[in-house]
Amino acid sequence: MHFNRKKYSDKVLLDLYEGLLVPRLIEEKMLILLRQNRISKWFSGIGQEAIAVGLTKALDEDEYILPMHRNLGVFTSRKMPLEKLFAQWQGTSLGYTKGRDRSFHFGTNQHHIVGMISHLGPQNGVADGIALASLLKGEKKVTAVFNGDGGTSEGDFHEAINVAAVWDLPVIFIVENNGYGLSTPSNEQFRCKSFVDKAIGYGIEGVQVDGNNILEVYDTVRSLSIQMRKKPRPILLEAITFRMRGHEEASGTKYVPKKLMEEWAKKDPLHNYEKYLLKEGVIDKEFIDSSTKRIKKAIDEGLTVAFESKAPEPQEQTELEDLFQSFEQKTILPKSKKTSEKRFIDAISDGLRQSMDRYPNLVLMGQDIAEYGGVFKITDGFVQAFGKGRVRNTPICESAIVGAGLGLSVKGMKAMVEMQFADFVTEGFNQIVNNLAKSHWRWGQNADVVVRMPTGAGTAAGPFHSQSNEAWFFHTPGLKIVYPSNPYDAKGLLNAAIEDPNPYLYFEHKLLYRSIKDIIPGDYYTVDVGKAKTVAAGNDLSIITYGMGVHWASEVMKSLPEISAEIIDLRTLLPWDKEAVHDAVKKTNRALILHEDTMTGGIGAEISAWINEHCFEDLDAPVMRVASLDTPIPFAPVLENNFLPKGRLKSKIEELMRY
Ligand SMILES: Cc1ncc(C[n+]2csc(CCOP(=O)(O)OP(=O)(O)O)c2C)c(N)n1
Repeated sequence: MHFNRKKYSDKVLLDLYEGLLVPRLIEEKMLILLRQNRISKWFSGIGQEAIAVGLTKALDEDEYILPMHRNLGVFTSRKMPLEKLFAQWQGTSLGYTKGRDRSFHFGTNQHHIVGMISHLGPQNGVADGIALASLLKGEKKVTAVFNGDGGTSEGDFHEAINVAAVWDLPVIFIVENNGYGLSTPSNEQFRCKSFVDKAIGYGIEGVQVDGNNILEVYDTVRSLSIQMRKKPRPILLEAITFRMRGHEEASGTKYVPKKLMEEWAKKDPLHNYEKYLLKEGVIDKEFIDSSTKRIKKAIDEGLTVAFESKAPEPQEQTELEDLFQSFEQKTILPKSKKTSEKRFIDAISDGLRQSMDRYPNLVLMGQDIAEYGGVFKITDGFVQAFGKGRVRNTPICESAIVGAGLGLSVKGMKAMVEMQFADFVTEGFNQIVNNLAKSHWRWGQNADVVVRMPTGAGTAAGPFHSQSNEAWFFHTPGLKIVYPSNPYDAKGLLNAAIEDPNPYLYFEHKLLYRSIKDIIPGDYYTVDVGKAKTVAAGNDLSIITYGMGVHWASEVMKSLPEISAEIIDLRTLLPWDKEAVHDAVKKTNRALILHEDTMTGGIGAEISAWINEHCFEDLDAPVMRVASLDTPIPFAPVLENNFLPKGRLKSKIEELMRY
């Protein structure tokens, strides 16, 4: 292995040496502890340390790094207290996730590290968001994100690099090419000769380094980052290395040819660098011994503290409270009496515009939302008002963009992501349910992101432009869901969602956009999240609904003058207003839940179960539901009408009243 120290001082060389020694000695200790059954699982990065250490040392301390499961060297090079790191692996209260997540699945803003979720690739979109925030703030900072060669097969990898390319984001996308993804060798994972070739396809620069040569990694990243700070752009950095141990310790290495192991053992990054430093006279045997002793002592001390640290104390309330960054909504009323007539769509646009004025750190991202104004024209004129920096057209890549929303939050910014149609949220599903929803609970990072969801049927748009998919998210702890049914709430709930530093899904029914209007305040205001609204007072039954259901219920009740219905518009689905539902059921003793979404496992199922459990003695009849058929949404209007619940509503009300 050829080392070139260029003009680097002895101090730099020694720092890199110690940087390599720390993770190696920690790992050797972990392997012993694993055999002693004192730790549970271990993903070894032995043989790959030069990449994590070299890169981390080359970047500024306040530049974000998003590591993977083999990058202990990132954590140690950022000087994370060892006892806290070990406690994290042990799942004790001293760790970074209060025992809620394992191994390297955590981040800490203090050390400018955002840890992975198990899904690997989503890290890349988050890195884009951090880099975007740096760029918008004019910080001249680089962000670095790690990938294994196997993880590059995920769409997330592609999406995020593509976004970084078109937005000139200063992200180093590192691929640690170590020959295997679990047991799958590279030739069953990808066909490209080198990842540098892939860079060409993205129109960005690709650079290859010997990942076992710390000086080469350090020097390359250093010079690249100097350039990238001056001229922001992404780089694909391929580091050639080898995985010297199993995927994790229990899985072994039987499938790896012995010859390969022997070849790569000769290229060990620590031993070769040590030899070089000895030859250069930068270190001697004594230095190695004393450094090793000192580090081992620190490791042992850290382990003692970690092993003695307390197991987390399970407390239901804390577990639930930690889902969200604490935020107490203070409802904001309009400053003046000024009002104007607004269609549903104008109310959304109005709220968004006023939130953009109110929060200079709010960034809008979505397909065609800039000059074109969005397919529904909600952001028409926004580019002229707020500039292209904050009103961003995105490539067609929902996952990277939702991930970027989380990245913006890491840097204290706010994001609104527009789904062109709610149906397409499937492409960003993982980022929403696993990243946005869980990051605060896992390691205290809020996700200040509102995902706007143009939803609903009635426009003969077929199975993929009409779905109601709120129930997919309703089941996910850590999200909030609002679903307005009228212009006043549309504006107030959007403002409220943007104000709250936690993740929201904001459903807006497309059929309501231009079909309803109302006189609403011109000023900024918010509507209480979690509070339902009684739309009509009645005594015979309660119709609990939201969105389009509110309009169907009101309309159908006109044809039933002999029945008096209390109509409850939930407005917020997560958390939904249990008190309002309870009050209504107590008053009318009959409950019907109506929603446009399909029946099975829908929101009505949950509310119905809750009423049965909590209001049983108030009921004179079983709780009933009216919902769409349990099929996809058909295109032809007659079929669509048959699918939707409106046509079945009247007879269901009569059935409930007859009971
Ligand atoms: C989306 C997803 N699919 C599958 C897995 C299971 N898994 C975890 S790591 C891994 C192999 C990763 O290989 P690579 O990206 O090359 O990284 P390496 O482990 O070699 O460092 C697999 C299949 C996962 N974590 N996430």
